[in-house]
Amino acid sequence: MKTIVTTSLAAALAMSVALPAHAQFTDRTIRIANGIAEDHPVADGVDTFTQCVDETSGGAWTVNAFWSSALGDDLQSAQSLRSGTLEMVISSTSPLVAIEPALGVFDLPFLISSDEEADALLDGEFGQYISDMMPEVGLVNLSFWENGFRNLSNSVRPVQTLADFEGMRVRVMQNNIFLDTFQTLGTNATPMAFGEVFTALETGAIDAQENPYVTIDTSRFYEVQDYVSNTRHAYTPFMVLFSGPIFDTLSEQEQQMLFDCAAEGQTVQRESSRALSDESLQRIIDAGLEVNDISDEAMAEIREAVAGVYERSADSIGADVVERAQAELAAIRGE
Ligand code: TK8
Repeated sequence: MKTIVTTSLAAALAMSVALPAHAQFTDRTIRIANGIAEDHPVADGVDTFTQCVDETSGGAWTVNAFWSSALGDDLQSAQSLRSGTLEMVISSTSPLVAIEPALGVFDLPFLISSDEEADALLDGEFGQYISDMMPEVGLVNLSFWENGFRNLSNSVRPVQTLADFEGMRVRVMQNNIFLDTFQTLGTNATPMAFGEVFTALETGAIDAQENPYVTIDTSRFYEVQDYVSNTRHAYTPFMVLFSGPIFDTLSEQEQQMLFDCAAEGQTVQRESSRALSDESLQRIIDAGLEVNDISDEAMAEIREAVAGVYERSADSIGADVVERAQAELAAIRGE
């Protein structure tokens, strides 16, 4: 008996050495859930990821992306990943605070102030620290992609000062930090899944929402909004998440392929996101929206108003997590 096992093992080993590289990849189809529309820059990252996976696996792996919440919203999809019934989601961190509270750090108002800071923070030690938390909740973060700086759009009036926020019915992402920020600004804030936002704006159930220009553009929010303010009140990243339980069944080569291909996708996706941002703003203007800048003075007032959110959310996010992000950002800024 022992001899047979040994012999077949030796044969298997010999075979795996003799076979071409893609033999280390088992035939598999992976689905990627997405809330945003197919013409969002995430699609450019997904195309690169898909091609990379196809080439690396020698055609053994197929990637199918689903857009506009077709497989459910961010939180539902992430839960499916945790239970191993869905392979991937490209999700905003914000709705996932319900799964990993530390992710709320990215929702803190005005934490990150430039693309360079975002990249350095997410691709550096802090990003790794956050990614290292995810396997414990059944998720593997393959990479941070860009969602971007968020700007407020609405159908009521130009928002240019703190007072202009008053009473506005704003959709916020589903967590307490965003809720606190927008309540503190004086709005009537409602947490809502992304997939419901267009209809809620269209029917007038809400007046306002906040997202980067590329999302206001590609999700056609400009059709149902009249004003957009350059608030840049938060930079929220996308996480390219893979199902923990499924990840654990993959070969080492397959796991490595996922990280490598998500990193290739990241470069393309961020470039595309930044290139499209100005184009998107132009399309928003062409659609007839009024773009409102906020003076330095008004911005200082807005920042001061929401400063207390940091302290109020420290317990839920984890004071150490917030401190760590702030320390790393200070180092990035050379402070
Ligand atoms: C898309 C969301 C979206 C996010 C939001 O699923 O919910 O407003 O900015 O990009 O992740």
